[in-house]
Amino acid sequence: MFGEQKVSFSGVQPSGNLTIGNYLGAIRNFKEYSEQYKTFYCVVDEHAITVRQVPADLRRRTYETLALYLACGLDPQKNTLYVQSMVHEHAELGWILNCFTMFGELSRMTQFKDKSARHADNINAGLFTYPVLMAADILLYQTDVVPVGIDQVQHVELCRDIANRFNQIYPDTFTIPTAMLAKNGKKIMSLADPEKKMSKSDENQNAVVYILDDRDTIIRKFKRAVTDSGSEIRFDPQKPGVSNLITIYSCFTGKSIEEIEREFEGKGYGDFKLAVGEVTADALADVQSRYREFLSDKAQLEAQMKRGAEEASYYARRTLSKVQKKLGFVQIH
Ligand code: AQP
Repeated sequence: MFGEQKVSFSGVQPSGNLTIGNYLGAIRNFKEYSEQYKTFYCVVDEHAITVRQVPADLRRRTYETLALYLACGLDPQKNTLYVQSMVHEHAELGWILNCFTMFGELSRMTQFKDKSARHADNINAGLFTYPVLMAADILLYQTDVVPVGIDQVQHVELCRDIANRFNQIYPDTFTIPTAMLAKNGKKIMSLADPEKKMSKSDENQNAVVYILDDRDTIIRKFKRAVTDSGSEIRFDPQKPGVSNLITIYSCFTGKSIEEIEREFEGKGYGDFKLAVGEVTADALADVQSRYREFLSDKAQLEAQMKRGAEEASYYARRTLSKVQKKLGFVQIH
């Protein structure tokens, strides 16, 4: 909370092409806070380097992610849209918070366990302390709410613990944030393995629908999606493949699960998968065309990056300076 105004903060890593999981679980929900909250939405490039990135790809995806924020309807007049590495306070507060985070806490993070298993040749300290930098991202803006997918809830919980610990020693420093999950779409699963989250870094291209996939590709991927035994279109934990498709259909049409089950009663998986592909492609078409427009104007995107970083820095500086003062760092103005 800054003054009287509540704050919403979230970020997306430019670590790959964004998926409909990133869209439905996070980005699509950012906008609803724009009217009543002070909102900060960040492209978290510093998080992305916890896994090796090709520099040219990281740079390109940083522009692309910002263009997608704009294409998803985030108005830069109402939202502070910026790139994390352009606001140095994130890394500085990250270091300070490292000294208030316990080794045991970080060892329990499931994303660290998953990612270190997937990148066994590069289990770097940054991968381990990633949630501390995320806590700094959030706490710098005195954030009240963090719209995220379910996979990030554990990190927001840790952020709360770090903030409470810091506040106990140095009272009234940080606002305690709350994770906000999408009502529908908080965890979109892989099309190839519905027990696994859909992830932008999945090597199996058929497991993932990207926001920018063309219509034919989207429909083809849904046609190939793994479904379960039987033929009924029914939402059921025993049928994770079909249930995931029902969730996606519901997210893009706004229909309830019961309505969808009724709509497809007596129909087969083939018809249903085609319908999911079509509604997804229809819903993404607008975002895609706006995205192409925003991406084509690089100068405009750079101007936004600069403006966004200046706006964010103003707030970040205030919190960092407060923290430094409380810690006893010498400040000479
Ligand atoms: N499958 C998903 N369903 C719902 N929400 C999701 N999110 C990610 N995947 C799903 C949410 O998207 C936001 C941005 O994610 P991120 O870029 O911070 O990284 P992540 O959570 O690690 O997402 P990925 O796609 O799995 O990236 P990689 O493969 O690079 O690790 C977050 O709010 C996240 O919850």
